[in-house]
Amino acid sequence: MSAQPSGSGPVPSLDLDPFDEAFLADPYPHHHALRDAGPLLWLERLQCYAMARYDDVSAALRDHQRFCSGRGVGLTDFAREEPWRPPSLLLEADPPLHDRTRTLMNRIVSLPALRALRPVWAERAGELAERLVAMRRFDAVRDLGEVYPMMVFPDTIGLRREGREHLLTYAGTTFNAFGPRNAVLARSMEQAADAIEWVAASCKRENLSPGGWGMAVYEAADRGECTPDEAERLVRSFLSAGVDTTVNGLAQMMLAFASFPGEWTALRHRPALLRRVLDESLRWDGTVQTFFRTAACDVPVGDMVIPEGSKLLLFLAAANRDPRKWEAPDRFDISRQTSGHVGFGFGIHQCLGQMVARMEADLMLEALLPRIASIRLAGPVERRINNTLHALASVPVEIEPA
Ligand code: OVM
Repeated sequence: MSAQPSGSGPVPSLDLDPFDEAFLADPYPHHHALRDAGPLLWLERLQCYAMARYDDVSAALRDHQRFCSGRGVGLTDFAREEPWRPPSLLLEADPPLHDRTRTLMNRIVSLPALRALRPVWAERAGELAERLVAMRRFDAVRDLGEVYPMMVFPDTIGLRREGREHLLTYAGTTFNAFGPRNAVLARSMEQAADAIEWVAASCKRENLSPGGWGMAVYEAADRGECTPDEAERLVRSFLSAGVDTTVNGLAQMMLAFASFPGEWTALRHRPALLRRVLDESLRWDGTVQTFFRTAACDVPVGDMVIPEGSKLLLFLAAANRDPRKWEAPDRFDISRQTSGHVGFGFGIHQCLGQMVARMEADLMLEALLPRIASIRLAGPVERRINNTLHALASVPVEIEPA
């Protein structure tokens, strides 16, 4: 059963399931044990390898040749089992295919494109901030996280209006599908049929409006940069990765301030720190907690070996709180140097939408900062259990207007 070859040093074996619901609800206490057990672990329950220390996780993310993505970045090995949907041409692809699709998408999600969107997105952020401040008490998930991205992102892609609520359901399922086939995934799949159908139809050219990023992918296909079938699947990446991530990223950022109220005061004194806030929030508690890779050959780690074809689970969120790398890692500290955090991943697959996420976060903060003197938690935080996302269902906050 153990895939460990003879002749290599023993890999510490752990009998814990990082996808059971107690672990998913509060992963951080378990991360200590994972990091302390060694640079490389064997997870008996999942029959896969794992890394949780910063140096090892970031090195594995950088090493896309030996730790490939083309066999899937979930537990399912696409070389042995059929994926639940055709693989992503970005996330679940290796060079040279990945580099071609990534270059195409980078040209669409470009700095000039973002600069053009900024005024409209800023106006929307201002409107929402105005409403939230008037409410005094609001839910940072339902009233902010789930609202702002939906005010700006679907229009940017050029999606039809009808059915946009399916986006969150679809993304939730996509992120659940990276884990094992557990009850969390089964529940999510059970209610996702309509969302899956809506997303498939929404990726078709005839359902995308001119001027949006979705249509821009088809225009790249017209120029021969990809096939029309590839265009459809690349649009699907926007819909898979662009919503649930920012919804939870924004809510988590508000939770960070509500948990460390002194940081809001610090930001009001030094608004120049604003541009670091989302990154520190993602370091402190990442939206995407884990991704897998597959060993493309036998890979030595110290005196141990990961055999070719093994799955390797990378605990991004554990790496981001590794005390070997970060000082006082459990503290949300907006004056901290966050460069090197792996909340957006690292290496060639590093988040394509990170500038979109930062712009959403920065504009929301710019709108809230002058209007709010302080933020505090006003009730219990509720999590939404997901195999990959540290997602939120409710973050009740009360603010004091400035
Ligand atoms: C994709 C995709 C889906 C989920 C997440 C993601 C974090 C990408 O379809 O390309 O990146």
